[in-house]
Amino acid sequence: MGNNAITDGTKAKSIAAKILESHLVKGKMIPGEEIAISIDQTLTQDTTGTMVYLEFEALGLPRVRTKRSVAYVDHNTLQTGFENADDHRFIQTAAAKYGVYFSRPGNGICHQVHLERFTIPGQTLLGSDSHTPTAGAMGMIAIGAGGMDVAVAMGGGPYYLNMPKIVNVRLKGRLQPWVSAKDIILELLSRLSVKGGVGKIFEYSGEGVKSLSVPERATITNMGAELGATTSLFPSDEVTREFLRAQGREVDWHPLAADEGAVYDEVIEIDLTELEPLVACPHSPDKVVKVRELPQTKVDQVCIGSCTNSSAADLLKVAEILKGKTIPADVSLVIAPGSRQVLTMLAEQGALAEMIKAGARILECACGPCIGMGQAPATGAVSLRTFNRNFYGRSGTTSAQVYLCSPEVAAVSALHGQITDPRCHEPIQVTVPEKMPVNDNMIMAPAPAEEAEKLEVIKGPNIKSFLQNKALPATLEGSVLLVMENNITTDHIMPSPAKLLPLRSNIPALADYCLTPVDPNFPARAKERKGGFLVAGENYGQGSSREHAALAPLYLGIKGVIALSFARIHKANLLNAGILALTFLDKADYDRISRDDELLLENLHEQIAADDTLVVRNKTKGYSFQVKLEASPRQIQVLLAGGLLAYTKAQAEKRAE
Ligand code: MIC
Ligand code: SF4
Repeated sequence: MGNNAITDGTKAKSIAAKILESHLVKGKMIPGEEIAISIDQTLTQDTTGTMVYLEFEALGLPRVRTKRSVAYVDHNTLQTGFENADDHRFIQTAAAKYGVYFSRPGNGICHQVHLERFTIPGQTLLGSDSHTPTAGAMGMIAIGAGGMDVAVAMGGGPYYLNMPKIVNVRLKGRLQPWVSAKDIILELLSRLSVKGGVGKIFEYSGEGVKSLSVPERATITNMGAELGATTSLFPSDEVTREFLRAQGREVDWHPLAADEGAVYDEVIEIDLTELEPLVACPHSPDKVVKVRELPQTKVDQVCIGSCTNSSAADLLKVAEILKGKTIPADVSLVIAPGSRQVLTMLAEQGALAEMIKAGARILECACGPCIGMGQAPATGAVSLRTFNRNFYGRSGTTSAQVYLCSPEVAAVSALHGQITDPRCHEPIQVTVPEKMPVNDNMIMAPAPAEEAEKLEVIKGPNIKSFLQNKALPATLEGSVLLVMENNITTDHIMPSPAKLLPLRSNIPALADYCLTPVDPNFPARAKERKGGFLVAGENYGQGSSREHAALAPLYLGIKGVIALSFARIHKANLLNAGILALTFLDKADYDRISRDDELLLENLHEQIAADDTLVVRNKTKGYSFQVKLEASPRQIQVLLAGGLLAYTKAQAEKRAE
C-alpha cells in the first residue's frame, strides 16, 4: 500500500512522502528499510547541546553546513552553581564559532521559538530533543535524535532512519467549546499507547484540520513524541500562512498538501465533535480518562506552560479564565510562557496582569517544572500540568501524582481546587493579535566565517570531554546487572531533576545516578563488576533524546542491552555509542533470565557477519538463547568501529586518502 504510493512516481503522494523523497540521499522508501535524508536545519537545546558541540568539535569541522542551525538555552536555567552558566557560555561561544544562531536564556523554549522564527514548510529539521516534531505543525519533517546524529547533520552529513510507515489521521468535525487540541492527542494516546507510534509518521488531514491554528497543530505534533512516533505533520495551508504573516515571515510560506487520493499505510479517524476534555493519569501519558469520569481529585499544584501548551492563544485563554478570581490558598499555580514573544504579547494585552492578580506565580520563559527544573511538588501532592510527560519521578518528587491536561482544564481546576470539567462554565473566546510582537534581539547571529577561526570556545571545569567506546571485541562477557519491566523511560535511565541537570556535561559524575530510580545500588554494582548487561521489557528507553541514557551506561561498562523492544531514539543512541541493542527472539527467554546470570557472547564478528541472529550463553543457568541485532549494514559498521564518532572520523579519513 503505502510503499507502492511512495516508490511508484505515478501514484498520489502524502506530504511526508513528498518531503522525504525530495531529501532522499540513500535507500528505498520502503517501510522498515534504512534511508538517509539531507537535513536543512538543526536545533539543539542546552541539556543535550553541550554534548552536541563537544561531538561537533571532535569531528574536527570548522563550520556547520546546514541552511540554518540554532542553539537554544531553555532547560537548565536555574543557576544554583556555576555549572549551568558555564554550559550556557560554552554553547554561546561554540555557536558563534561554528556558525550557529544562539537563542539566549529567557528567549523561550526551543520548540516554541523555532515555530515562531525558523520553521519552514517542506524543509527538514533534526533536533537534539525528542519534541522536535513540534515543527511538523507547519509541514516540516522534523525529527528528534541523539546528539551525535545532530552533530553529524550539522557537519552536512545525512540523517539515517528506518523508513517509517505513514499513518493518515483524518480529523472530522469541529472541537466543541472547552475541548482542545490537547484532547485530540490524548485521545490518540489512549487509543494507541506510548508505543503505538514507533516506526510511524502521523500525517493529519480532513476538514477538522482547517479549524486548528498552527499552535494547536503544534500541541498535537509535539505530543506525537509520546506515541513513540518518528514525527507528525500537518499540511501547510492558509492557516499556516496567517501564522507566518503574524510573525512577519510570509515569505517563508508555500502551500503543501497531500495529492488527491494519496495512499497511506494506515488510516485513523477522529471525530472532533465527539471529543471531550481528557486527562492523562500518573505515571504515563497514555493512561487517559475523561475528566468527568475522574473521581473528585484535589489539586495541590497546577503548572501551565511547556513546549506543548504555552502559545499565545493557550495563555490568553488561561488569563481569561483567571480574570477577576483568586487561586485558593491550598493551590499553587505556576505559569511559564513558552517564549518571550508570548510573554510580551501577554504583557501588552493586559493578560499578564490578570494572571498576576489572580495569584499565579509567573516563571521565566523556559522548560522549568516540565523537566524538574524547580517547582517540585510537595510530598504526595497532586500536580496537574499542561505538559507532555508525567513519567515517574520526573517532577522531582517521586511520591507526587502528576496528571496531564489542556490549559483550559488546568486553569479551571486551579480555581476549583480539584480536577474539574470546564464545561460547567460558559464558553470563552479570545483573540490572538494579527501581528505578534516580533523581536529577535535575543537571537545572536554567529560570527562571520572569516573571524570564526580566532574565536575561543570557553569551557568551564565541569565540562568533560566526549566519552568514546572501543572497537567491538570478539567476545563479550558479564553478568546481568538489572532486569527491568516494560516502558522504562529515559527519566529512569538518566534521571534529570534540578540537582542532576547541571551534570549534563559530566558523564562520570552523572553515571552515579544512572538507573537509580529502578535500583539505587545499580551504579555501585556496575562499577564493582566492571560492567555487564542490562535486560528490559518492551519499549525500553521511551521519552527523551538524551544520549546520556546511553553514555552513562557506557561509562559504567554496559556492553549490551537485551530487551523485548526499544524506543526509536534510545536504540539509535545505544548503537551510536557502540553498545549492542539486542532483542529477545522468544519472550520466554526474557521471563527466565535473572539478575546476576553470567552471559557470554562469543565469535561476535563472525556471528554478526553471518546473519542478524546472535547466540547468548547463559553460563549460570546452563542454556543458550537467541537474540536479534536489528541494525542496518551501516549501523553494524558503526558498532564494529566503537560508535558513530569513531565511524564518522574513519570515513572522513578514508575519503581524504
Ligand atoms: C524532555 O522533555 O524529556 C527533554 C528534557 O526535553 C529531553 C531532552 C533532555 O533530556 O535533555 C527530550 O525530550 O529529548
Ligand atoms: Fe522542555 Fe518539557 Fe518541552 Fe522537554 S518537553 S523541551 S523539558 S518543555
